[in-house]
Amino acid sequence: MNELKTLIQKMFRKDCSECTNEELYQALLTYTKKLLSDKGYQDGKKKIYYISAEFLIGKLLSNNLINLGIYDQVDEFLKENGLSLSEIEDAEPEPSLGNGGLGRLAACFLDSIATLGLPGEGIGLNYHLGLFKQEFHNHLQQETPNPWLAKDSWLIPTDVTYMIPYRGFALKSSLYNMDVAGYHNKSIRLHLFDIDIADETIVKNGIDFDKNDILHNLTLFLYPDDSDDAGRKLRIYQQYFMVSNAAQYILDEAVRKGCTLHDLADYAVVQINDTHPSMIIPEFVRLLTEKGIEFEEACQIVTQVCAYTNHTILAEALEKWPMAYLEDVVPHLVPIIRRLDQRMKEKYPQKSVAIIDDNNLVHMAHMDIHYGFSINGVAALHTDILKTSELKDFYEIYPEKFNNKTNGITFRRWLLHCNHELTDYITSLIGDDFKKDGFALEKLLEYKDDPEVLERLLAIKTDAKKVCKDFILKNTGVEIDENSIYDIQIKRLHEYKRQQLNALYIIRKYLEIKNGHKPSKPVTFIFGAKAAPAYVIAKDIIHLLLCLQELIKNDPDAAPYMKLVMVENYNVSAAEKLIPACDISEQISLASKEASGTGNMKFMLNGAVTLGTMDGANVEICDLVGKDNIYIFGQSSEKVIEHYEKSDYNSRAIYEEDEEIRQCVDFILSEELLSIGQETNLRRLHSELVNKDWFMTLLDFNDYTKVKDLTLADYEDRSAWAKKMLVNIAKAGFFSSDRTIEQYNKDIWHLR
Ligand code: 26Q
Repeated sequence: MNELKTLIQKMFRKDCSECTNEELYQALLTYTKKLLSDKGYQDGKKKIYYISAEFLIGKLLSNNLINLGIYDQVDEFLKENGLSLSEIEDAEPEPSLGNGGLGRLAACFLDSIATLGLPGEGIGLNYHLGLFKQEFHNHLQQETPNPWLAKDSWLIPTDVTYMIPYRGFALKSSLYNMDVAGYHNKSIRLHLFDIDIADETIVKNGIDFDKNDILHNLTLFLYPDDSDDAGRKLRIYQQYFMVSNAAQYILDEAVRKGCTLHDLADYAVVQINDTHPSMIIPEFVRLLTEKGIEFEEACQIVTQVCAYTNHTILAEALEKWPMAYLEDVVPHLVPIIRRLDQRMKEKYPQKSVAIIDDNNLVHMAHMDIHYGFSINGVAALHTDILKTSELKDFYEIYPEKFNNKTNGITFRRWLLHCNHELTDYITSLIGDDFKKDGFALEKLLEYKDDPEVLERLLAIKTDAKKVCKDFILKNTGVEIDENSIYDIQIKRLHEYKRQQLNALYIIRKYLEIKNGHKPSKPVTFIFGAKAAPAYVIAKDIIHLLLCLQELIKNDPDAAPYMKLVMVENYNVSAAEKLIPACDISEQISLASKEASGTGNMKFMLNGAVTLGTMDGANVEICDLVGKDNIYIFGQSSEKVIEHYEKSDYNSRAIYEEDEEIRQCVDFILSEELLSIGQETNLRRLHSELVNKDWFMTLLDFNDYTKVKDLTLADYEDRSAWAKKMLVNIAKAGFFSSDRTIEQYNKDIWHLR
């Protein structure tokens, strides 16, 4: 640590004990960046380029120290000087370059690609303000900018630039790199493209800015969702900027290594992360044909290079761009897309597989499937639904292209970094193979009847609950009780994820208490979620939760038995505090709608027990841990899909026939809540539930209630519960992203 000491002296001309946390962070940043680049980079003839509009990397300092293998040394050195790494970490701004699951998955994948020593790179955009920051005012979400680019950051400027052509003008790009350390392995790079003239001062009033001022706004924000019409064109400008840079970069690199372009597939494989980077297909064709390759051969080359991952079956999230928008933004791609479409229509005339439909919408996913060699879903059930329902007609044409790759999470961040105490204890029991080989966690099963081990697991959980309590106090001002049950639902706010179902349960519990039925153990219901700014109902659900929080807090009958806290500005750092502390992991989507979920895996790994529907990766969790170690409720995905096919779901009928449900739903419009919240929002949400309820909240309410009551009751038997915790941890190995990446490599990428 002498080097670090000298560096601090040199940078600030004082001893480390006299430095501020900001200064110490700067020093550690400089020190770590140097170590990362000194390790050298993974290389090879053929590379995987993981292209994604989002890389939700989170804070990097601790994670990099862990992967470099020097966390303990640095921690020790700081402690010796009376300093704390976790306080220094508070000085690190969190880059919010992703919305949620898809972006965080991309970040986990980079960690695993590097750890497995595969030659690979990520390619994306350097959003200056990332995803908006969430604030609560008057029980409503407000959005403000989230600047993270301090003078010194993890970014490394390069002199790589490209010209990106648009209708009527071209933009010059600049490339920034970020090193991603493999765990005890070399680094790989994340490439983030930017423009030099992006101007943060055009942002006014929250996150408003001139959407047409492309020269200054292109890389300012990560587009927060699919449900906002304004800015859709800006989204196309961004996407094209990303893929044109990526395609030029990939071709340059391949040519430098001796590629003739005819053999591009020997040098590059491109994983298209959802449809956001799909324009790379016509862009490759454009560049290849410009370099003298015949159109037909260019199509074949692209089809050998590109692979596509689907992350959703929600119709509204499957990108379909109006041809007129593309004409406006990237007219040079339009004739290529038309030709790609025509070529397929000649072979497959059925309308359901057309790239350009009768309304002149370009279906990006359809282009990916026709012109990619692989399409994968992200959990077994999700891939099955793609094959048998959503993309059935494609599956009939290309059965060999379809494959499943169940998502995973990196254990380095989601165990080693976020839960040191549990990591150390597991290591003391079974050694540290699990850090690189998740399946080694199964060795824990040996201890499933060992009272001492079970006791210790419970004690570690309580410690994590105390840390979480401090975090929540700081974040929300609410003091929670570490002896209560922590029931946590953290994920994007979306109707299909059904935070509203959880809210209705809380209402029911509240009314029960008011009627004199006191629960035997207090429960803390914790939420964290951002809603897309234009997603009205999602924001109404946040409003309901915040009103309930206030109501319960101020009610002396209820407060001793239940608490609700909604964490403000939920992000990766918050997740790192909440996940280790969780007892009950809420995974309650409408079956068939959640492609996979990855929070479910993080909770399981940290010893929480899942309460969920048979959806996404919950199905695989259930298979692994067995019915005794998970709480499942709700209609099956088959039944749900049938309801949609027959259009026979009627929430009003349920509301009218079921007295208890009606009481809970009507409580949204109770005097108590109306006196706290806004009538417009509460009324709109009530009406949505009664008259529409597209995501069938009421369908599963009774079963949810029954199973959640049972879960809370089972918690009382501490040793039986601890055993469930242990089994969940022991069986989480399958969900290591190292396993996922090995499968991508074996089945799709074929590197080394
Ligand atoms: C689309 C069009 C225009 C603008 C934005 C978008 C858009 C942006 C983000 C569409 C989708 C997203 C994000 C999707 C996402 O995070 N999906 C999640 O992916 C996870 C990783 O595979 C899964 O675990 C989750 O189930 C899935 O919801």
